[in-house]
Amino acid sequence: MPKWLLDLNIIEAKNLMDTDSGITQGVSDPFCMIYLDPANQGRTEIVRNDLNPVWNHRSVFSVFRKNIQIVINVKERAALNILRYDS
Ligand SMILES: [Ca+2]
Repeated sequence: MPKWLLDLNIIEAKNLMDTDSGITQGVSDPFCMIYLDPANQGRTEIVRNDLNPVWNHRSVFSVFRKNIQIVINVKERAALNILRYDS
């Protein structure tokens, strides 16, 4: 049984850098990767063509120890395609 539950809400980001390379692709399609440890990850939905995305994404994680580190990386949709090729 988990010792604690971490209730994490990722609301929004503002003024993201545009990393979308294609002229017809609009601007970046951002999402967040959430890392607690290698076995405890999550991600938000992708918001298309928006540098001020609103995710309102809620995740509940089981936590088994104190002093965990939470890393949230904002990525472009293209990075997700690379991740899928790797898996
Ligand atoms: Ca785009």
